[in-house]
Amino acid sequence: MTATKTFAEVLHKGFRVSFDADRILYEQKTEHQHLVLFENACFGRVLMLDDITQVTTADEFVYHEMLSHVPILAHGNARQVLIIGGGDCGLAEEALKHETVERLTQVEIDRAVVDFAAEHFAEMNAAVFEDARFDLVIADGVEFVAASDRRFDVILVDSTDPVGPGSVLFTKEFYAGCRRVLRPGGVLVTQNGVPFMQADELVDSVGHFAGLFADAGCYLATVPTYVGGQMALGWATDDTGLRNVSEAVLNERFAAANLDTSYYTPAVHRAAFALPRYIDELVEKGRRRAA
Ligand code: AG3
Repeated sequence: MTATKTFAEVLHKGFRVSFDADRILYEQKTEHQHLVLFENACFGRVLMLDDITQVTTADEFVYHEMLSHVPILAHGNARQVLIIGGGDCGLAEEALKHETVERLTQVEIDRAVVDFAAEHFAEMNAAVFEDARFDLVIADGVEFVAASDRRFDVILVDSTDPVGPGSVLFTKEFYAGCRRVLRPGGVLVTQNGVPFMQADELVDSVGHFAGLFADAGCYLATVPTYVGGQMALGWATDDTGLRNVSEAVLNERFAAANLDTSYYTPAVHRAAFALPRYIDELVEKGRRRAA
């Protein structure tokens, strides 16, 4: 009998999740990271980078919808959107569903991931490569936000976790760069880990946000493959009303945008800002740190 090959996610101390790979579709050591793609009975196609789950065809909708529609619909007039990271282009696809977006610039460091995803994740990103509004820049996100002349209404940071190459996307310098390229009234949203497992990551990011923006916090989404509880999506803006757009207004914007979603609804959007007490305390701890 041949043993099923398994891939374990090694991210959290003392806890690992392993996937059975029914078929290994691809394995490559790129210039920046180790990439593996396999098929799993529960999650469909699974992409791991450096032994950490990045995206699966079965649950990508949760993360991509919540990372894009919440800030774009809260803002209400997002014309220039910036994505940092997001090499699989699933987030770009979701953001480009908003016809009000005039240009979507994506700054990704690893071209190999984009090429790979175009080939293997067409069902979640094919539309992107045919969209004239999509502007792909292969560059370092930290350098881009430090130097660009462009300005954006919404910035979405679709990073890996703060281990290895992704860790620079959790620094105060990077967030200050994001602030530099945000238009007044703009909003920055970040992948901020699973607070139950990665508490420090949330405290640190919120601490940095609070030193730079009038509103610093997070909202939540439950992503099955990012195990250990809800995932925090960092929220930083000078417009303190943005986190509290009424359901009536969101309903109007959502209807006008004509989105076909599987997780996002205006009611979920509002509820996502309600934090369980242990997460609220982490946010408060971050805010106090900046005070
Ligand atoms: N970026 C978020 C990865 C978070 C991984 N963390 C984890 N497995 N707990 C995913 C890229 C999707 N476009």
